[in-house]
Amino acid sequence: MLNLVRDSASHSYREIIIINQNAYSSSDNAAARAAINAVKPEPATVAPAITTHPASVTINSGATALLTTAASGTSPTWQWYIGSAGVTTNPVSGATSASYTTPALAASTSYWVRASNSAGNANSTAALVTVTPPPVVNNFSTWQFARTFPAGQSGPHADPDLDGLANFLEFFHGTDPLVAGTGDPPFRISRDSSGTRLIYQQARDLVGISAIYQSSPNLMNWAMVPVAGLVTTVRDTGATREVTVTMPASSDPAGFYQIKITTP
Ligand SMILES: [Ca+2]
Repeated sequence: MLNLVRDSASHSYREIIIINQNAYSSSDNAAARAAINAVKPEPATVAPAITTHPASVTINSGATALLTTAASGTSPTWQWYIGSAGVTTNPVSGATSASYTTPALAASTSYWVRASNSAGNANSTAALVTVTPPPVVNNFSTWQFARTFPAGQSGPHADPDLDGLANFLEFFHGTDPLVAGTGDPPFRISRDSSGTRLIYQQARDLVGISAIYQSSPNLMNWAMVPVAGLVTTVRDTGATREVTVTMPASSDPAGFYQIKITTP
C-alpha cells in the first residue's frame, strides 16, 4: 500500500492518488482531494437485463391490471409499449416506470417494457391482459326495450307482425317480432332411418328461459320426452344458434312433438 507523499516535488499527487485514494486522512490537503476526484474513475455503466418479466393476467371488462417488472444494470429508464415484444410503434404515454397500471380495459391487450441506459437496452416479454367480457343479458325485458313496438303490441302474447309467432316465441327463436318470418320455419321435425330430430333456431345468450320437449300420439295427450334420452347438439349460426335434439328411440312412435318454453 502506498501512502501519499506530500512534500516530494518528484512525485505528482496524481500518480500516487490513483494507486491509493483511500489512504488519505483528514489532514491531507485540498489540492490532493481535488486531484483524487479528478482522476477517480467513473463506475462502469452496466447494460440492463430484465430479471422479472411482466406476467399475463385475466381481468374483468372495465378493470385495470398492474404489471410489474425488474431489471439489473445501472439505473435503467423504462418505457412501456402496447403490442408484441420489441415492436415500438405504440408507446404508452407516461408509462415510464418499472411497473405500469393499465387503464380500464374493454378488450384484451398485450404490453411489454424496454429498460434502457447508456450501455444498452433490454426488452421484456409481452404480457397478455385477457379481458373477460361482461355477461350478455338477453331476457325478455331487455329484448322488449331494444325494439319499438306498435302501441300495446310488446307483450309476450302479442303478434304485431301477424305471423303466428307470439312475441315470446320470437324472442326465444331470435326472429324479428316486427317482420313476418321468411325462409325456414324456426322449428321443424326431421325423421329418417336414423331417428327423429327436432331442429329449431334459438336466440343467443338466453337468460331465464328453459325448453322441454313433449310428444303426443294424437295432439291431445302430451307427455314430456325424458331428458335422459335426449342428445342435443348446438350449431353456432352467427346471430342465432341451431339446436338439434335427437329423440330417444322409445319416443319414436309418437306422431307429434312440441317445445314447451317456460320462464322460471
Ligand atoms: Ca310474430
